[in-house]
Amino acid sequence: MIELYTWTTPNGRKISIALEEMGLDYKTHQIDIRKGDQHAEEFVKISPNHKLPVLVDGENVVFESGAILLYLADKTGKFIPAKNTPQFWETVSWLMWQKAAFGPILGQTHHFLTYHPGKAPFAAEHFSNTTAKLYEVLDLRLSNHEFIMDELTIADFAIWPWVARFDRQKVDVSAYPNVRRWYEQLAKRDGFIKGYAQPLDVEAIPQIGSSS
Ligand SMILES: N[C@@H](CCC(=O)N[C@@H](CS)C(=O)NCC(=O)O)C(=O)O
Repeated sequence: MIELYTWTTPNGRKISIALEEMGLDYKTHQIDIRKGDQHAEEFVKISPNHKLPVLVDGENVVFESGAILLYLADKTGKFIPAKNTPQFWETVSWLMWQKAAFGPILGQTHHFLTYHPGKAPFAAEHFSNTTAKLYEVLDLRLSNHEFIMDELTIADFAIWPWVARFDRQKVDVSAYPNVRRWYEQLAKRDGFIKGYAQPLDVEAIPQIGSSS
């Protein structure tokens, strides 16, 4: 049985959404980052960077959410185009875009705009502006693709949970109509609803307000 070490955060939810969409059985272990579980000696043995998520599948121990999504796509052959096609590499490119930008930058935006508002105005402005540019990139991509690719892929699983934190980014997703259409479409899927509620059902999927 696959074991997922996770918490109610975007990087954790990427993986539970993927597992649900792929129809795989799995068991979750809660890594409560508010209590410091990520620093526990036993956990650091499988997560050298002290972060969730980590997936254990028999002898395979995989950390870093992008590596885990690629592992699961390889294991099931689902939600990834055929290997070494242009579509495969395009999917991997968008996955890496999320891992390098639409995650690290948005995380800083949460930090400066929501967790420590007013403490560092330059940083708040910088990360807020950079976040807006990334949303523009995403909106343009979704203006001519139903999903990140023409079919649902692991790139959608990686990006969507970060959009779900729009309140912490102070982003009005209505200003990005293609992102809004895609976000709301995926929010209705069983796999996203069940995956979002792991490892604890703490809140419903956030709804975007009607203002534009
Ligand atoms: N690059 C990592 C980032 C993982 C990450 O930042 N995880 C957060 C939760 S979303 C965490 O474990 N934070 C605990 C900490 O930083 O102490 C990945 O994609 O897996």
